[in-house]
Amino acid sequence: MTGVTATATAAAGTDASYQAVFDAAVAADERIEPRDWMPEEYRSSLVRQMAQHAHSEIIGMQPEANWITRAPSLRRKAILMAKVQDEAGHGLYLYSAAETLGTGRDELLDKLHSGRQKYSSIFNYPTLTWADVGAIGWLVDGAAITNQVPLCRCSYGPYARAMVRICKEESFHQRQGYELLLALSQGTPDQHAMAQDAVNRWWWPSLMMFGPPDDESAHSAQSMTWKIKRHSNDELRQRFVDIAVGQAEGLGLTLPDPELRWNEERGHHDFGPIDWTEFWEVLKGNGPCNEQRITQRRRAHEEGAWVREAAASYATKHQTQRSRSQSQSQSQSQHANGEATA
Ligand code: FAQ
Repeated sequence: MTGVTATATAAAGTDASYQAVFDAAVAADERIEPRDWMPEEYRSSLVRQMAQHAHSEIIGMQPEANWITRAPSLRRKAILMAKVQDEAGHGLYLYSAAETLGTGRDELLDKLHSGRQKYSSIFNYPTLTWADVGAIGWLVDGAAITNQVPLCRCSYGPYARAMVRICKEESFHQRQGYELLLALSQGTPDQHAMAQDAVNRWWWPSLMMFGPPDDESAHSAQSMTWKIKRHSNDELRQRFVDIAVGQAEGLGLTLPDPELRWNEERGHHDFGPIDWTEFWEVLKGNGPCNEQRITQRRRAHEEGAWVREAAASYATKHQTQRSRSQSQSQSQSQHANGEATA
């Protein structure tokens, strides 16, 4: 919050006056910062969304990492490794941002591992061919950017700032996916068919990434009032479809929807019905890869325990050394002052 509202916060005495200061800050498009007063529901809804987002980034490493050892060239392998590392970094920024709300990373990971928190439905689908890496970059990162660019203007400062860097990196990811698919699409007939097959399989799950339709979205209305979300699920889904149609033409590929066509009156593309039964089933844990993803995540966490312990001991050792040398230099300067006075 700015100086004016921060002063008002300090002067405020009751929950109602704190609430009024918070509401005014949100209405004025000011950022809410970690030390500002905020309603408990705002805090818990942010933790819910940010945790789900962070979990998606680290679980999202799995489908693509599956192809690192089988990338068709050194160049493709280097690009894919960098992309998968970026996703780990995004998880790190988001867990750190969630920590500013008073929720530790251990607690969030525990909730992920025990199934009490979600990650994006999209990562429960398998990557069957190399073209899937391209389809993920183009469609999944493309959908993620469409959803996440407005989050750079989210009312909670640490989340909004994390999203600025994430979106820049996602934009690079999206282009590499497009370029990969273009190379396949313009390659041999088999390569073209592989690219088309990947797009056919990833199109509908990508549309589901935006969440349920607006009339079934439990959190949208409140999140938009708080300016956590700036647009509804359906608005963003429509924006993505409108962008993807032209890009598919550029790729020389088709989108697997016979009902997809431009609607002059609406100024948007109409598209066919989404299979929401499939979406809710995936959320319940019944997607093609739910079990594999969470088992692999738990195993990675257990196998990484020694790294976390080593990093913690290293930090403690350096902290102790720093405090020791600080107190030594303090006593030396006291001693020197004493001699000078004498
Ligand atoms: N999957 O009331 P709403 C990426 C849940 S990152 C699973 O509409 P909300 C980068 C929702 O949590 C992809 N669950 O919820 C990458 C809620 O359940 P809850 C992740 C979903 O929060 C690329 C319930 O349904 N991006 O791809 C999904 O207002 C390549 C009711 O829904 C983000 O997380 C879903 N698709 O809107 C990485 C962006 N949709 O919590 C690697 C930030 C809904 O009550 C490789 N998040 N649910 O138990 C958001 O923008 C929002 O949270 C939405 C959902 C839009 C996802």
